[in-house]
Amino acid sequence: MPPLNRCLPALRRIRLANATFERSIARQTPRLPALPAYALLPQRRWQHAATASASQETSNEDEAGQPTPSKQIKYTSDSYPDLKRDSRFKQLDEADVKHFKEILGSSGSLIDGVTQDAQDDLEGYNADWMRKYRGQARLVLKPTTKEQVSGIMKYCNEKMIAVNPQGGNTGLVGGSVPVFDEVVINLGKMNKIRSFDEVSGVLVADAGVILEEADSYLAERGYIFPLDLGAKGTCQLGGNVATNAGGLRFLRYGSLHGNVLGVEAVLPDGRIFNDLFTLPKNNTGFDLKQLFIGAEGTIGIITGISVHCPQRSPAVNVAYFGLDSYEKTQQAFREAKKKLGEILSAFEMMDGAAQKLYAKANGAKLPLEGEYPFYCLVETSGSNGEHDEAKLNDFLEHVMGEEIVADGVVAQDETQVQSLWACREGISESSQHFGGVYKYDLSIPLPELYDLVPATRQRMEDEGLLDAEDDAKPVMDVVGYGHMGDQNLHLNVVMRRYDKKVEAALEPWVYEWVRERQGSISAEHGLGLAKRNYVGYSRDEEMIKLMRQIKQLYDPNGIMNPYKYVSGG
Ligand code: FAD
Ligand code: 2HG
Ligand code: ZN
Repeated sequence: MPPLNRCLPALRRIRLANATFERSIARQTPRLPALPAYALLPQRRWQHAATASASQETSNEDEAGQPTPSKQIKYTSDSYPDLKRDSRFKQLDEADVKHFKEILGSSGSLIDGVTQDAQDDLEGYNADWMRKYRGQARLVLKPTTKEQVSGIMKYCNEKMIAVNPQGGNTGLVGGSVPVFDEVVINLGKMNKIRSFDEVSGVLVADAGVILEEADSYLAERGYIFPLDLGAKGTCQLGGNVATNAGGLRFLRYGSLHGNVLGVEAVLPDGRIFNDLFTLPKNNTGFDLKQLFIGAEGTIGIITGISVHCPQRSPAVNVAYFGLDSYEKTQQAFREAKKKLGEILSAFEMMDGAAQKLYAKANGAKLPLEGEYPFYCLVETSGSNGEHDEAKLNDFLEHVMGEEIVADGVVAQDETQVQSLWACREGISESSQHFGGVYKYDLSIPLPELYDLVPATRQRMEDEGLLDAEDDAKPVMDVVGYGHMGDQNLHLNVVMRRYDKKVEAALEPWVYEWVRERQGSISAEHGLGLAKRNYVGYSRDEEMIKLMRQIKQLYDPNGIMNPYKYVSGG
């Protein structure tokens, strides 16, 4: 039996008057042509200087060939003058650097901007991916063992030196870079797979292992990492756990709160929190490791994780549809759940503006010839090709026959699978391509999920801030997309340049809008610096009080990732 994606016909650009549909999908004949010729762009990876090789660390260009104006990014402390450096924190001196060098020995490394000029080498660790935040760290430490991390933290705690744990620096809320001169502790050199059990599927790995590398390692053994996201080529497992990242496989495999079986971390005073448990069940008291999942580096530094990895599905299919309304997109999701059941592995929604943005930023042609207000990407993953084929055919026949979707294509080989996914995964990067972006990742009940996008566009227009062509206006466009299967909208306000007037028009307005619908102001990216003042829009006072008590218990000196998370007003 050849792989299913070779058997399935492309959906051709049928307008879906039912008469022309001819049930060709159900009959499986004839084999229809491949996807229309459009740019089969490989998935572009964000590679930040923080994880790039030494020669790239000072590069002036990013992967897209754009200038990387990290030196032009305003310091966070200038953009947000209400933030004041905590005077309790020690300023680094030569003796501190000497001490860190002794701890790191010959295996670890550091970038020393305290005793010498290392400005260029430090930039990639100070500036965030969105070019919105820029810290002033003068020291980056790259330990190789948990004992080194422990020694660093013990010293920092005693001396009141503030630290910023950092993984791949792909975070989208300003949590991964310092605000002032916090020491960056980058986990990139702790990058070993420690063990993998081929029967249970439990992987134990250092925190600095890159997500894509973990997934490739698992693929060779027939397994899959239960998380996937557009920054997989750069983000690290420790960063993923620290942010409780959601991503593209959430619909199928659920949250890291369920998949992570164990966490090893170093506490702010240097103690090692050793809970690298590898079994799925453990009801002996509070499940403390859960606190580290989504703590964004505020209560400890994750140095290792154990995670349950599912079997990789041999039969994967991806379909891409154009739809005439959000109502139809909801209907398509409903039908996908009904007809595809357990093989449905992703249901992603993109609006027409998001797809145009992706095409413009990448010089790509979109898969469908016509333009639609909505698009969705549906992925199935199963173990039985014939069974999946029957289900997918049934689904496709139904949604096209009922005119729920207007047009579509099915990938016929792995390259096409990647290309269709690129149309979805590439939006995030495209959104900051033209100068900047205000990003909101929101949980909103499905019926109202998309309403926020036109409401935001209207607001930008009413305030005279948006124009697609006029460079004098700061906002180029407002786009909406997201993990529809998880009721998670990504609202991106695409900027020509960052602008305080726009920020003031968006915040807290967006958060109020979400609160009125009982949603969450952070579905997956976390709080970081961006949402430190807005936690109250999704959590009540008692909960915030408890969170601050937990922070106080773990980090009484407040040295871990200060100014962020639940520290705001
Ligand atoms: P960093 O960005 O370095 O750090 C993020 C936070 O975690 C910081 O607060 C940092 O202090 C803390 N941290 C990092 N490592 C550790 C550690 N070892 N111990 C303790 N704290 C630590 N996110 C999603 O949820 N879903 C998506 O689909 C998604 N797609 C993305 C697509 C693109 C193109 C980009 C650029 C980002 C995307 N993100 C997504 C956001 C980001 O990739 C995730 O938050 C990711 O998990 C961050 O991992 P990282 O290693 O880069 O962490
Ligand atoms: C995604 O789903 C990520 O692509 C990033 O969570 C979303 O950039 C964004 O706003
Ligand atoms: Zn997302």
